[in-house]
Amino acid sequence: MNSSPILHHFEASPFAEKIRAIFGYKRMAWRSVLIPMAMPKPDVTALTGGYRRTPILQIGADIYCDTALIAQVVDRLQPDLPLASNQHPLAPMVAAWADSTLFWQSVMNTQSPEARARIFQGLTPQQVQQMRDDRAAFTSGLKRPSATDAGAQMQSALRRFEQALTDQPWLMGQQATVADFSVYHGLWFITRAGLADSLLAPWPAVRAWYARLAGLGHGSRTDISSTEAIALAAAAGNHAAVEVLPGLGYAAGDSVTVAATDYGTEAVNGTLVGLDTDRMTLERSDPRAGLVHVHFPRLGFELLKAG
Ligand SMILES: N[C@@H](CCC(=O)N[C@@H](CS)C(=O)NCC(=O)O)C(=O)O
Repeated sequence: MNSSPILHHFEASPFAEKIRAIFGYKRMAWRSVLIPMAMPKPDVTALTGGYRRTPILQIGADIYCDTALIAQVVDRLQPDLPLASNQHPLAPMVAAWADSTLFWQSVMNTQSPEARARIFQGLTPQQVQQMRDDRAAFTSGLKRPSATDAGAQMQSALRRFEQALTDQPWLMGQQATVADFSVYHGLWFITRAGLADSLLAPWPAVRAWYARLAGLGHGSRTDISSTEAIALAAAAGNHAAVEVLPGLGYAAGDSVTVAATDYGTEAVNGTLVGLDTDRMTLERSDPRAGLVHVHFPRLGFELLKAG
């Protein structure tokens, strides 16, 4: 039986590229479900219960949301070339900064008509309009930097990366960590917009590091359909072990909602089955996917008792 993880993603997604590159680094086999770039996404929300961001990772009837958590799960599945190590305890915090701050700097550096045209290459004018409308609603609660501010902020970040990479191969030191992949996907977006040559020109160590990451490939990918993935969830019959730790204000069996706090804030309702200071897990039942466990990181998400 094929037990490789299933990534639900689309090719142009930078956050998905973060996970695809980790699969490449770890030389992993994985299954790919291509999902729509914009709502509606009925086959995604059948699995998640409402969360619609890209990517999600499926292992049987366990659904992992957000790449901070997905990276940890992939690291546990394939512990060779570990991304988490006791030597670099702060790497996930640098990664969180890159995912929430550097990423939007990258997006705001690609607002010129030429850059936008490259990003939307291959889409019909109708699809471009659909994407614009979808993303306007998706990010309506988010305050992003202006293009001018983002340009300056990005130069400042690149200068620090150059300094770090001048005498070490990876951002945190001698080993790759999740921070490398979180910084990488923002620059991947810039590259797709055709702006890497000009933006990275002054930074040779960053260019060499980026080329190494881009050259990792994506591991070994097999495409399956979303219908197949949903059927696999329904047939799984068991879930990863989780528990609700005491002292965190909740009990197993509580009826709760979880939602992202920054953008794409659609809430997921369910029964709490797992909770610690890093993660939370909701159980929910779906007519097609069956009894699924939906896992979230605590950072960036709000847990509430259902009213
Ligand atoms: N913090 C999230 C961010 C994910 C994110 O913003 N993904 C973008 C695509 S790169 C998205 O969801 N766009 C809207 C969509 O795909 O529906 C993560 O790390 O997974």
